[in-house]
Amino acid sequence: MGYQNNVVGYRPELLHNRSVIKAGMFALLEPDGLVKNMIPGFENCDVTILGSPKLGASFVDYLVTIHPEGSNLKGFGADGEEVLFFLIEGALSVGTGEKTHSLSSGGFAYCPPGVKLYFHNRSGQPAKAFLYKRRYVPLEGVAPYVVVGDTEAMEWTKYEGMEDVLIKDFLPKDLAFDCNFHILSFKPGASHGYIETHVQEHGAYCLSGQGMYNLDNQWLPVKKGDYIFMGAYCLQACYAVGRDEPFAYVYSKDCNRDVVLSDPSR
Ligand code: UGY
Ligand code: MN
Repeated sequence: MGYQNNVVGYRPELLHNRSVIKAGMFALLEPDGLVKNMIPGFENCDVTILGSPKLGASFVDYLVTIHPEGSNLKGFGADGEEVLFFLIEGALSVGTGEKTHSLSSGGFAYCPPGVKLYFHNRSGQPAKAFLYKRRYVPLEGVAPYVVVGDTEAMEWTKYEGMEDVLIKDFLPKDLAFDCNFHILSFKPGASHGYIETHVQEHGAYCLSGQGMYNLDNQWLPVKKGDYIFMGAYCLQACYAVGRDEPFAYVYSKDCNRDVVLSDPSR
């Protein structure tokens, strides 16, 4: 198995960890203590499962270090699943069905159900990626499609009209998609305008900086490398703290679908 940060043995500090798990509501995972998982199909990769249904999420998030010549050539994504691959660091090629694309840091590929995602790191350097999978919720008359892009080449948009909070959206505004992915970036001192309360879930990986995050009315310090799961109706908002870098995270959000009621006869 092994540990994601490759640190084992005695620490100079008392036993201490910032992670907080409130299954069904939220989870903050700091890197220390997270394990590497053996997942069939991922070769020469260190895979850590972050958010998952066991935490109450309708999706699974993964942090993957892809060593030189690391790959998934069997294809990520099973029947009925949509997947996202977001490259945090490094360079590699991804396959979306029949097509191959070169990604550098900030690049991403979204595959709808029926299109598997492949990757192979031939760069000679390690690469780091954030992966997502979820059961796609179909909508009559529309079909989602492959989207490949580069967030570093995208323009920032002001988030809710605020000068110091900026956002990038990965997928087009199209009812065919039942989720979207975003990078939200707060300059030091910036914050959400209000505490959000919504039915949608998020899985967020912190890309830079530091913040104070309100999760279900608990204020928690967070920083680059942390992962946050926010469940349905989890109160959520943050202030960016720190001096130099913006506090930024990549995150998923379900959208464009009504709530389905369970069948009382079952
Ligand atoms: O899109 C969102 O709901 C986003 N503003 N949530 C968040 O940053 N926690
Ligand atoms: Mn939100």
